[in-house]
Amino acid sequence: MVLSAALPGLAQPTVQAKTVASGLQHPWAVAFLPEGRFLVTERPGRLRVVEPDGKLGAPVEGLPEVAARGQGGLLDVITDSDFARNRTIYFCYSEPGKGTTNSTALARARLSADRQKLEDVKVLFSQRPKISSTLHFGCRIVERRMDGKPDGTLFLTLGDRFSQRDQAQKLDSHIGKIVRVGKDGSVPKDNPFVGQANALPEIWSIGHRNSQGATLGPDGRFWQHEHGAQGGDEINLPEAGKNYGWPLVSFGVNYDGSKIGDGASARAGLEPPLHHWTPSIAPSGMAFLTSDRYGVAWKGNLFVGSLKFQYLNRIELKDGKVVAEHKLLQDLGRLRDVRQGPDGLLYVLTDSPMGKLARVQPPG
Ligand SMILES: [Ca+2]
Repeated sequence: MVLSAALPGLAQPTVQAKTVASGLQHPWAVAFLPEGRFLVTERPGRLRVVEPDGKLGAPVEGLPEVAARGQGGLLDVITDSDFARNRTIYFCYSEPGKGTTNSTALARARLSADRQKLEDVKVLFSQRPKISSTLHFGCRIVERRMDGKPDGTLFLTLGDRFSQRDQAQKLDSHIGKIVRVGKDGSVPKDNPFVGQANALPEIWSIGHRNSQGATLGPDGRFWQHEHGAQGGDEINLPEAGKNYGWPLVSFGVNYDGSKIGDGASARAGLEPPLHHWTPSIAPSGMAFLTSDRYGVAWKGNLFVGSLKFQYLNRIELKDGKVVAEHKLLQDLGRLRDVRQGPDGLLYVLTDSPMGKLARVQPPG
């Protein structure tokens, strides 16, 4: 385990991953069911229940059609905070349109009592416009809470589709945005652009590139990270109506080395990131550890997977700023997701044709 910028004198617990389940094809997200079961998406368009002993269930029936090409497919899944009573889940995916077009969509369903199928599937939101692209779907879902209680709405991150970056600044497009919608598909009346001419009312914040990790912080605020191009991956805390700058400013450059915008990394009126990774780590998955399971040093840390450099990033924060980062699990592969389970332990998914669900074992 390589430690970067470790705090001097503080013992660093050694952790290893223990495989829970293998043979998952490009797993993208893991959610937690009662009695130690897991719900895992596979990008080609399958949702599976994983038993506590790692046995994979048959694909859950009843998913809508998924455009599984390139980075697209069945992507995020979360359970409703009241799942024990309502058996409701939310998931997002690349939704096919006319011809080769597609866009990110968010749906709700009830998992049947026998966990074999989805019932009452309802598409809550479809990103507009649909375009022909297999890239940058974004697609992380977060259930919002206010004063510690679910407020009946969901955040959804939406990518810039790679070829449509300029639309990230346009209010009449969902491309390159974070949106907030009701669990019933309604538009919350207090969304920032409701009632504004030529603005889509679902929009929460603008100027995002491709966000594959999002969560609520222990502070109740909404946190996300997003991929830059070459450099300039970011952590942001998007607030209502604010502009996070893509593609006007970035700490990175284009893949051909040319400037993004006029080459500036900051401009008045554009929100700077809390943190940026240059060179890019290609972040995916994001979770705060709120449990005591790994000792006091880790409690409150932020965990992010790196696809590119294949590690789990443990991030120490102090006064709302990143003060240290540590590379964990460097022998596992591309990390697609990280979440804290109901048992207080961290779980990760590896992105591969034979991907794994693994538990981060506490030290000792
Ligand atoms: Ca930005």
